[in-house]
Amino acid sequence: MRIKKVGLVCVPFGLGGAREGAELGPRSVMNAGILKQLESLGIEEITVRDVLCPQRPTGLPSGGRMRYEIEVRRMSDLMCEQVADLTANGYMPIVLGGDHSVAIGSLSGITERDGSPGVIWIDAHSDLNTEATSPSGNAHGMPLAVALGKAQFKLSGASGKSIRKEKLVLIAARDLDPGEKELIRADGIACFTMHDIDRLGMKTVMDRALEIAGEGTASLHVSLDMDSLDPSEAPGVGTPVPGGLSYREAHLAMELLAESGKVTSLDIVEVNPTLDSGGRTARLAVELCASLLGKTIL
Ligand code: 4U7
Ligand code: MN
Ligand code: MN
Ligand code: MN
Repeated sequence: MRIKKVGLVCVPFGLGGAREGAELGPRSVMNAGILKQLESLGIEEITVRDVLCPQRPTGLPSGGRMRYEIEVRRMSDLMCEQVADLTANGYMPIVLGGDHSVAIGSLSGITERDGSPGVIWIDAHSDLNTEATSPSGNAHGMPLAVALGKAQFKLSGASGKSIRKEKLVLIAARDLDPGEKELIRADGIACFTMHDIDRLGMKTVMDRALEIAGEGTASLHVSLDMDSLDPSEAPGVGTPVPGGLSYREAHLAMELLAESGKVTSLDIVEVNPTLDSGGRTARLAVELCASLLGKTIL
């Protein structure tokens, strides 16, 4: 499958994480040249959509056990519409976050159109906390619990369809909370930890991931949290965790996804330029996006 039409969805939202700055992510990835990169890959049509995200309210965060719940819902509703519309019009949505709570909107926008997408979640974390299990109350640790229908949080407009746990694969996990571990085990969610990547190698891991999430599904969503990479490669993220993917492992993962021809939508999230070193993480995000869209070395 050659990708011809891409819809870049810029989501400058940072209220889902603990540290300010993720809301500047889309701008930094644009500045790192993502448009030029897409053009040079021969994408014929590129449309850019800016999601008008709610600002940080003055005073205490809204919401109960999910911090800034009102703002997260507003942003998710807007995104859901944009992503559903792009998909309906034949564009591959590429969402530029923002913290990872933006994936609530991507996944609901996709499931609105297509009941059960496969999902490959590349992240140091599993983002499976519910309001009840979250140690922080931060929404960026909850998008998969929301998408699986396990959280209290609901969007206002969407029909509330969920992704299927059988079609979800976690890759690069190395920092899981007790409630998340329990859920992964109880629900049998496929999880390739850094330990598995060390032992099996990225090629085998991706082959298996594509078998699980990429077969028997009409669409395949990839959610790339830049903290999946080792902090030595991607320092500009809100929750860095040592022992992550190497530069080549991350590229190989993207290249194998491109070869599969199955990916229909992508998030690139958690780029925080205020914590970055000279735009390095944003540039790496652009490179990885290019690899996922078919850029090869030779
Ligand atoms: B990210 C955490 F407790 N699990 O829920 C939480 F360790 O989108 C971190 O993957 C979540 O970057 C990280 O707050 C969210 C914490
Ligand atoms: Mn994440
Ligand atoms: Mn993460
Ligand atoms: Mn953590």
